[in-house]
Amino acid sequence: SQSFVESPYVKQMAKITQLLYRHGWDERNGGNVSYRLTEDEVKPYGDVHKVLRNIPIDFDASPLAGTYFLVTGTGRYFKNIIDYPQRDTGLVRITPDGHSVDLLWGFCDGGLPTSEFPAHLMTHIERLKVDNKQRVVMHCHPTNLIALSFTMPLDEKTISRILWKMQAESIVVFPEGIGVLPYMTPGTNEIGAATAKKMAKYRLVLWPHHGIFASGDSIDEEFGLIETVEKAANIFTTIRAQGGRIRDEITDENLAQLAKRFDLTPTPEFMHG
Ligand code: 2HA
Ligand code: ZN
Repeated sequence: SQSFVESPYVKQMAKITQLLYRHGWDERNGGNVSYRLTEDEVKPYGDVHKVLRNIPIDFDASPLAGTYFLVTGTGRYFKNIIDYPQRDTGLVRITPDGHSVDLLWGFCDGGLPTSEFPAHLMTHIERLKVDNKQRVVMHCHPTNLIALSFTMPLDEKTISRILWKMQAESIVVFPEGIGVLPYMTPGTNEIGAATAKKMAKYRLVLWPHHGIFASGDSIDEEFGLIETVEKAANIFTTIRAQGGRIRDEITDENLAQLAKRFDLTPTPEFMHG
């Protein structure tokens, strides 16, 4: 039978982490991705049926018991995953009691899942309640978006409207807007719980002075969400570098026309200043 390293899941993971790195959004060990897989998807591979190690997690992931995740490793560099997928990513299955995971493949030098694994799993749990096709959680450090979190008020309406008005495509791609947390310590259950709570309404959550968390049905969709947000933030930066004076803009009426044309249901209170 085929080896899991040859699976489309590992290949997609290696390709996307390399792309994220090349964008400059994942310096050093920045960023993490988790990809939910089904038993049917994992079954055909011969080398994923033995438990290699059991790894404790310190919160209750029992709503995901039996679920498989391909996940990036803590401390691992996105730039290297393409060359060392079996070292820098791992396939885990949540145990029945939800307090540990069984490692089935990968992390071959003793590695562990990302430090943001609690935030990932809590996000999967929350998103699966509103979208049974939920698959991927992606975290990275997009430069212009992070910069914007230093200069703009950290409220969801303000940030969502800035991003919506920087290009016509934004509201089409994320009509619900973007969730915004206060600054919080990374790698904690607290930031995980706060992120997951926002995910009930949003697929994108800004972590001020740090990065973004995104959820969705595929690697492509996730990456597309993040690219679109960062492109908008990049235009914002560029406008300010050109002197900051806006002579013409996407108006509230233009936003309403976009919503009509693309049959969107944007968050209503973000549609007017
Ligand atoms: O994985 O980006 O937020 C390293 C990080 C933590
Ligand atoms: Zn981070």
